[in-house]
Amino acid sequence: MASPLKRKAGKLKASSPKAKRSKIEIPEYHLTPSRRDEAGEIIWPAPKEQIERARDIIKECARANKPTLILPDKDADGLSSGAILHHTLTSRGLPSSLISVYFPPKGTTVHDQVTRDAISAKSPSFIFVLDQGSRKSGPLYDIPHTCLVIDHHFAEEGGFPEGAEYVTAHDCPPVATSSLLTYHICLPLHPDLDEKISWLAALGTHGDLGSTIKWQPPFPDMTATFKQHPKKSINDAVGLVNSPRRSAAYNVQDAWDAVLSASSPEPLLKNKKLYDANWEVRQETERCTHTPPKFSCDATIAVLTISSAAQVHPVIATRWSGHLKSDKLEVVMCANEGYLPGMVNFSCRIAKNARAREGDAKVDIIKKLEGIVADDKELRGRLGESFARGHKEASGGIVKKEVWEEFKKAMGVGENTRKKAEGSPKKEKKPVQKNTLANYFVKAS
Ligand SMILES: [Mn+2]
Repeated sequence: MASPLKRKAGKLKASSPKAKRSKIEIPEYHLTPSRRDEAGEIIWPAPKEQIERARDIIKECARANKPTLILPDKDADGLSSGAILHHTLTSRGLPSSLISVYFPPKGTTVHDQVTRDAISAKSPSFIFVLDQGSRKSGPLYDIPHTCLVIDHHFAEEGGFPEGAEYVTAHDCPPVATSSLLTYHICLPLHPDLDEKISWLAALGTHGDLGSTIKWQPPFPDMTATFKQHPKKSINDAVGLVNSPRRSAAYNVQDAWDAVLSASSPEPLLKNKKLYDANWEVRQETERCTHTPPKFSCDATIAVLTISSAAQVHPVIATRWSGHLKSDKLEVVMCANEGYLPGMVNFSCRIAKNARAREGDAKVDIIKKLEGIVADDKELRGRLGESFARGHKEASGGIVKKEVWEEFKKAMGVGENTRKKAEGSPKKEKKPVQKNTLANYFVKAS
């Protein structure tokens, strides 16, 4: 799979002898072949020059004693990456009073005007953009400053804010997470850091790659870390840390405060705010998951319509994609009419039975969505830039409610004669606690 990283680690094991279908074996994540330099040495987790340059910028920032702004992504990987950098800067003497952190409000990204305004208000000399996905854009801030992007998402040529320097793991398989890359960069910068940041690298990495990732070369040896902090507590902490950004209130700051102040996973497991957000998201998932699917006129798309202020649509699309069984079905779509006022946020996943298709039959969700409106340029225009975003295996988007209704008509939803789905998703114990391949990709949908 040539996806831009976020995929679940580990192989698909045949769960029983009769499970012929699960013979497709995906190699262990850490065994993905690496790039090598001219001397034959593995290039990992990012090109050496980029790593060295990143270290120089971090050292320079700690020395400069100037206002510093960190923009970490809202999930376990982004927050861990941010906390690792924060600990590194303070260990090297930058007062924490000079460091601020900013999270774009619900439904917006670091590239939106609201973030630019927030940056200007803080007048930073140094800006760190962590795990945000890369996009070509103008400078994040018009006043001279130093900007470092640390990331692992796919970036098009020159796909970074103007004037920013960057270190990316994306082109050095097995692609490291942002937290692991940040850890690798920062670890040598202070002798006390190991204790403070190793468990954070594990937290973020399990957040993005799943808990089955093997910590084998080129991944660092984390035996000592897991001896001190059992995998179970790290994995439970991932679910909790990821909950505020999925809850209706979108209190990402709560998750950040918890992660930054914790010296181990333990305090996270006892944090009431995280626990409450986790509870809310689970309840919402359960409440919304029983919605009956409707099908497109050609029966290749199932649409589940829900209304929730919580970001449960990716989880629900993922659940149903594993349970709806029909040979024709290709895409399962969950449309959330209640996430942002006047908008529909939707997530799509490939139906389980269609996942093993190869060659021309392989399902590409973005192509599929674009194909529906290929002959209607006018409607495509109104669906906007946030339609069919993400990746071919897990796409989604945000569109205006009225336009969404037209799109549903274009799919022929409800014109099909089928009345009911063949199955309804079974209850899972912890539906919202993990990022997996299926719910990973779509950042803002
Ligand atoms: Mn990440």
